[in-house]
Amino acid sequence: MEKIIYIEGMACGHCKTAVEKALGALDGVSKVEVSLEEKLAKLILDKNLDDAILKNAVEEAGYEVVEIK
Ligand SMILES: [Cu+2]
Repeated sequence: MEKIIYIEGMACGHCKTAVEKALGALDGVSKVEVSLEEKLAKLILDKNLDDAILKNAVEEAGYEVVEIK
């Protein structure tokens, strides 16, 4: 399944990498693609992950989750 996380606070390539690493490290995430321009992360999940887990991973990396779809 796919999810899109809308994220505030990413400003550069370093931020992009930090979010990709944080999300990619989660069990169940098979692919992460972060777009700085669109301020979002597109995820491909191989199992259903709770939105709270995704939100927490982004926030621990230092960024704000606006919405998860
Ligand atoms: Cu940055």
